[in-house]
Amino acid sequence: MKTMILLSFVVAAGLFASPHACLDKLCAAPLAAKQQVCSFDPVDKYKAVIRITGIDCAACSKMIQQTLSKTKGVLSVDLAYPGNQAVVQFDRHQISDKQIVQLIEKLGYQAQCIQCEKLSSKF
Ligand SMILES: [Cu+2]
Repeated sequence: MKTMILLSFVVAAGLFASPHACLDKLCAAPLAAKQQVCSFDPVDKYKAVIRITGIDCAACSKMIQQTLSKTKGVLSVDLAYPGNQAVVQFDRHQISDKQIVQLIEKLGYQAQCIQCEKLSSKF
């Protein structure tokens, strides 16, 4: 019984998830089958270069890096100290460069996206 409740919860959660989640259920299916179900890329990979003002020690840098890394949709964060530019790769289905900038600003730094480009998709 417990399993049934858990199972229906998982199914319901799947139904309410974003339309992009539909491919997750088919991850073991062949590529052709996936493309029949969904016309969009499962990962819409982008790279943003974000200039950050206010990093004055290695701890700042590390905190920003860790916070971004833990954020849903962020695929990788490259931010070394000393340095004021973060290179962030992200899935545009889940997060935007604007949202990443806002997140850094929420941490108490000034941030500006100076470059944003689409990278080739997973397939
Ligand atoms: Cu600091």
